[in-house]
Amino acid sequence: MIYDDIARRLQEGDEDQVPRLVSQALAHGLAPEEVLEKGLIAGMNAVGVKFREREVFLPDVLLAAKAMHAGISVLKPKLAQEGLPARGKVVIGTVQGDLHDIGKNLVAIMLKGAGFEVVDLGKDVPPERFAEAAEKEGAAFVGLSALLTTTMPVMAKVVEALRSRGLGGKVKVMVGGAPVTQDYAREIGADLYAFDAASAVERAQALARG
Ligand code: B1M
Repeated sequence: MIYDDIARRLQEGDEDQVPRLVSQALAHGLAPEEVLEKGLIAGMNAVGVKFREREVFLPDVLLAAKAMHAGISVLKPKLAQEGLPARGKVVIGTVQGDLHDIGKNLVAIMLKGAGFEVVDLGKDVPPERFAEAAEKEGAAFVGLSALLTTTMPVMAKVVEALRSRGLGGKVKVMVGGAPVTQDYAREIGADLYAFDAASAVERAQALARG
């Protein structure tokens, strides 16, 4: 099955074969969301398990991440269709101390696809920078991503930074990333939690509808 081939090549860090197979899957009429979930994300999850169990090491993870980027760039135009009505502005980024940006990039692509205007601050973003950008851009909400248990507490600092600018309650905060939970979101005073990119879009749309 082509999904297994994509996942396997991604684990091998094959930057040529992954985008080729993704194109092939799309040419066969497979849904881009399924190619993402069952091919690319499944492969990356397997890399995560092997990394934890010390079957693969950091350079292997980096190669897999490069292959993932190559695959996502083929999917990107399909996930983010143009021409939808504008739904408001979102400032998004990965919090300070955290360099994981693949999930955050996917959330940004899907939000754009759903008609949101996305200001992507990138990775390793300090709390004050989120608050500054939210104010300057007139953002409807700020999206925070964290993949490390050690960087999750930075999310609480962003909530604080927004409050000290008088933006608390006005600019909503959405949090996500593998270690983040609904309970954690509640604990730090974030308004929304999303498990994955698709639910991030659903929650943002519900928020935009009011
Ligand atoms: Co790192 N890493 N990593 N890593 N890495 C994890 C996160 C880890 C779980 C691996 C493991 O041990 N099994 C572990 C964290 C352990 C912990 O904190 N409990 C870990 C570690 C330890 C580290 C280093 C410390 C390793 C070291 O140096 N010894 C180091 C830290 C660097 C730093 O950030 N300061 C490190 C480095 C790296 C690389 C740079 C090599 C690379 C990142 C490359 C990049 O992002 N450009 C990397 C990778 C690739 C991973 C794993 C294997 C995969 C992450 C990923 O991209 N997943 C990861 C293991 C894992 O998560 N399975 C791991 C695919 C992506 C689509 O999923 O990011 O979860 P994800 O995003 C999802 C959802 O979470 C959600 O939607 C996305 C799409 O569905 N989501 C949101 C994400 N953000 C959201 C925001 C939202 C809503 C939903 O609202 C705004």
